[in-house]
Amino acid sequence: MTSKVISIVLGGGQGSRLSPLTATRSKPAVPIGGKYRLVDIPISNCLHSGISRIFVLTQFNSASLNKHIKNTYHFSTFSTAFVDILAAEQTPTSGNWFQGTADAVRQSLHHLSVHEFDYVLILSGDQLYQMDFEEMINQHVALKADISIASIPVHVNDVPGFGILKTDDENNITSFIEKPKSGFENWVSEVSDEMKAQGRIYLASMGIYIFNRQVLYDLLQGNDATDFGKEIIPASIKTHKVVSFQYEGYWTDIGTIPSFFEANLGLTDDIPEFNLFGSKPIFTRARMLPPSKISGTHLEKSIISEGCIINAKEITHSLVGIRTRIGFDTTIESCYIMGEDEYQTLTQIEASKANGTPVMGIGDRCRIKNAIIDKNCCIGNDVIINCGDKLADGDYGTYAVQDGIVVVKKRSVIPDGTVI
Ligand code: ADQ
Ligand code: ADP
Repeated sequence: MTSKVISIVLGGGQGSRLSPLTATRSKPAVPIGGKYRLVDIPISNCLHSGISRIFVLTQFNSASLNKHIKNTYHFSTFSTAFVDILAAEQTPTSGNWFQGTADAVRQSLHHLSVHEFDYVLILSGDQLYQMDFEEMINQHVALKADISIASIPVHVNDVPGFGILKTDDENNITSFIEKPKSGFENWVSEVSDEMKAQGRIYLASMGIYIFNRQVLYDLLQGNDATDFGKEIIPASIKTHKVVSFQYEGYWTDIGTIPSFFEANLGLTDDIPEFNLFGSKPIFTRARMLPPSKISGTHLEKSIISEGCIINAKEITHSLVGIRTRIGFDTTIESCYIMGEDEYQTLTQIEASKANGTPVMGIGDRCRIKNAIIDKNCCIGNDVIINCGDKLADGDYGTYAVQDGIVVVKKRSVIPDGTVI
């Protein structure tokens, strides 16, 4: 059945929830897990589910996303598989950016039309989960649904952040409100004992939809609805057979700095909820990097990616991305260091040292805590980041602070002795 599916990954709107990580790259290209990109998560889930025709819709088509897709997802000449990026083609001032999720899909329909398919699977680009879409498609077909929505039990405190739904005994969705503040209190759903024990008794939309081909065209054409959650879905439950596909595995939104930070550091848990070590790997670009070289470092609950050169004193509860270089006597605690795009040569390093500018990576005797260090930063010696009182939220030029997390921006140079 999955051969009849085309998948669309919603790669992000004009929103700046992941700013400043999205200042110079599109959201699907944001690095995650030390060596992956956000877009690798939905694409890997699709490929493991047998869905290999994938469009990624993005608000701007950064060269970096193109390069990543081109270098990663290679298919046989004899297969119909592809991963194609579709970017909003106009400028912000012309008003023709994707106006929302439904508008993004509407503007992309003409690219789909040339393919043969019966179903469209619509996915968000900012979620961390491993899900077999084949099960969802089988249920969709078995129940003769027009639309299926993947749903997950959530706690009452989380209800305002999601589309909340209510089903009948046959999984048909009978009510749906997008991000309700009230009016949902009686919508308690049938969930497992495990979910009940966690107080997760309301069913939230995961923003993962299957549409029958013609239903999608009918719902999007001839109107100017911009959003699935706010407009298309609430309206369609009155006119179509819309069913819920209930899922109770690990799934989390990584669309904000705090949730992105937490999900990344969560990978360092003894048994992480998101398993990188399973039989269904997350695909990403194969970079042929050397193994990491580590000396004199006490490592605790940390993940070190390939190609690193580390002499730090201590790294705790942290995720260290590809090609990261960390100097002597430095301590790192609860950080996500994204890594570097290339190595500096020894000559470049000597030249930097001679003129007193920091080299790429993290210098000697630094103390860094609760921070995301974006790619290609040059952090000098004796730099202290976030080791004092809680910092106020804001944008401070080379870095920004959100919910107590310091985000050092891509390619920032932080001079020797700086205290943040
Ligand atoms: P949200 O995630 O808040 O809620 P939305 O902001 O519409 O909804 O984003 C959905 C996905 O589409 C995200 O991955 C986002 O980056 C992307 N996106 C948004 N605008 C886009 C645009 N113009 N072009 C391309 N991509 C765009 C949705 C549902 C809720 C559901 C939650 C689950 O509306 O009902 O509960 O997802 O997370
Ligand atoms: P990011 O991971 O931050 O999205 P990119 O994917 O853009 O970054 O970087 C990956 C590759 O592209 C690296 O080889 C890097 O050197 C190169 N690159 C990125 N930005 C630039 C730039 N402005 N000028 C030259 N090369 C760049």
